[in-house]
Amino acid sequence: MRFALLVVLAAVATGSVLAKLEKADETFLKKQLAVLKLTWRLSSPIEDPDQLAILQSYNPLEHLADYTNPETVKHYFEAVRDGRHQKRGEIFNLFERSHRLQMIELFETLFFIKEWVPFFKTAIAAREVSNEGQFFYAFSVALLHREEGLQLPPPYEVFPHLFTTSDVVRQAYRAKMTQTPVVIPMNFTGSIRNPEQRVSYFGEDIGMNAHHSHWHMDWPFWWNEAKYGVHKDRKGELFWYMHHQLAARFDAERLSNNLADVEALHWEKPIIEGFVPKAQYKNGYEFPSRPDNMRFQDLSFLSVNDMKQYERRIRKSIAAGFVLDSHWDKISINGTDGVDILGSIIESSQESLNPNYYGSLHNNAHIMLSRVTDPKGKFGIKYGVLEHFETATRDPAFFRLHKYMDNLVKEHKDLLPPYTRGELELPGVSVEAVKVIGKSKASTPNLLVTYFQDFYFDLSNALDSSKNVKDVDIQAKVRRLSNEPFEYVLTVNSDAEKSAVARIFLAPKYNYYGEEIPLDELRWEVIELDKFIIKLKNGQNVIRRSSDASSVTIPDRKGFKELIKEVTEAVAGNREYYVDKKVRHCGLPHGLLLPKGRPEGMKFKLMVVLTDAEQDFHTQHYIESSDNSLSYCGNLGGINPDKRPFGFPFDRQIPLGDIFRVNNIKTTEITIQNVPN
Ligand code: CUO
Repeated sequence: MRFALLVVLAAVATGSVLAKLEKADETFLKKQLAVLKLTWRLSSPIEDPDQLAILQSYNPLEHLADYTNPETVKHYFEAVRDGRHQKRGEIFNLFERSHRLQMIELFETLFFIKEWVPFFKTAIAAREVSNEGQFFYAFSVALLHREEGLQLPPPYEVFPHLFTTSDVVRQAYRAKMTQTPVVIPMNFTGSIRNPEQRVSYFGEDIGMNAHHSHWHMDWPFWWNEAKYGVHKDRKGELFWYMHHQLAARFDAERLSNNLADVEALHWEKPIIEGFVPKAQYKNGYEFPSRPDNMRFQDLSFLSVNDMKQYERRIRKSIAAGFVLDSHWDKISINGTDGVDILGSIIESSQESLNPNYYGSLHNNAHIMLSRVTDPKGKFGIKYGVLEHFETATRDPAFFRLHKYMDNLVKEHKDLLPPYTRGELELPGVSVEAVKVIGKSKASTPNLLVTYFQDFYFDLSNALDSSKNVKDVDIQAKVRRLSNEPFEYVLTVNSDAEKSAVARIFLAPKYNYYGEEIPLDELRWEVIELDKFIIKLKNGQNVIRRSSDASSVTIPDRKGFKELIKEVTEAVAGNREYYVDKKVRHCGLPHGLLLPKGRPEGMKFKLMVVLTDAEQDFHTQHYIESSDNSLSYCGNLGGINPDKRPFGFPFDRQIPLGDIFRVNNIKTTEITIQNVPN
């Protein structure tokens, strides 16, 4: 009862959450508990007695007639049984074609099972025999696409090796062997002598890496729409936009730390910054290091020249305003959906047009960068951090790689006509004032505060277990960026009742040299903070919106052990458990909503753009929930409610800033200050 009350109070405090929370029923709770138990300590055999009993009584190969795709199921389980697929303990790499094809077999095995019971029995059978990386990825993608509201444990507690450094894992082993509970401080890689170290808190943030890995589970490049019957709306465009935003975010962090914007990769130029991940795979192999100033190398199956050719073809098509499909027919990219076509080609995904011609620029760039220190496999060095979505952003070169992709899209966007005043205006509506106010009592209007705070995560799953060595509490402690919650206060006049879409953006006011950034440059640096629908009445409206409700962020996930405890108690009837079924795993953590800013304060421009909701939004596809991260993570399995191009109205050139002087767009100067905690 006390818990229920707390939930309600929390919901009231954060605004719109209340209506979305529902009490989980017994069926839901049992499923949730089963998922958590199944994904606990994936490198060890199943321990749970109920799941062991299922494992012993159910062999998918003896039930082939029950599956809609028996061929796939048969092939998968026979290949695993006969040792033809990846073995347990090996490194699963989605970028490696054979690994991916094996994973897809397992994904399809699970995804096409309609009922929960056979789905879960099959998952148990697979979990025991499959490569654990392959299993977790396939199972997660299947679950996210079939079961609404069930939560997966945070990825940094499933495979801690991918989120922490070797010294931490070593200390964790020591703690377990000596049966001593411990909290292990985790430092970012590198040293104070490396200027890149100043922004490592961003690329190495565990929530950031969790977001990125989940984005790629929600929007897999190998997704086959026709076969799976689930449309991935504007996937190519979202691929560009989410990564574009990460690049803009990274630059804002750099500026906050007196570093110049990150430069794009170039196939002919050295990769200036090296990277030493100081991390190890669970099977003992090191993640490779890269010294400064390495040059790209030909791999045995892909040359630097191939990459240049693919880039040349893409850029030629951008300049021409059309791409060529596999029949050599021209497909225009001059419309607003051009970026979707282009994004798919660059990424490249299952939906890419003419992959033989345009190649797989982005995916192969990840591989080229990841393998640069042992391009021919001469030393048997394993995959670099760039080949796992869980680890990729740790390497500063990730942002250089994505800036390179981003510049291609910019070339395209810059060829589209700038928005006209008519396209920007919302007649009858004017934003009179915009303010941001921190939620603490002492806060000054338009001054937002960031700080670093300790965050703890559990390392149990990094370690093996045995009946004779009991679990002890072993946690990592890491400093993470966070911000004081705040509110936007918009004063809006309207000449009629109407619905509007509010889009809120932030951009640094000054560049690295201290010059004010002109609007036409600023537009490519803007960070989206929020997007939501507002209802205007005739006359003056004062709209307050909480930063917690942001459409780009999600709350930090509950810890694995905490989830298991809460759900176990709820299953036993000892507590109530509330769930928001629209919860997303994808989304930047709340703590990263704002760039760090500077200790002395850093000036930013906050831009609020209101447009007509009836014209701009498919309101029937709009899900309002503070756990939803629509702006970066799209609508999973549905239509994206926003009809405008992502990033509108900053996605196109702004040769004349006057065009933006319309009543429904308002810019306010704010300061972000990083304070000690
Ligand atoms: Cu997310 Cu390159 O696509 O890392």
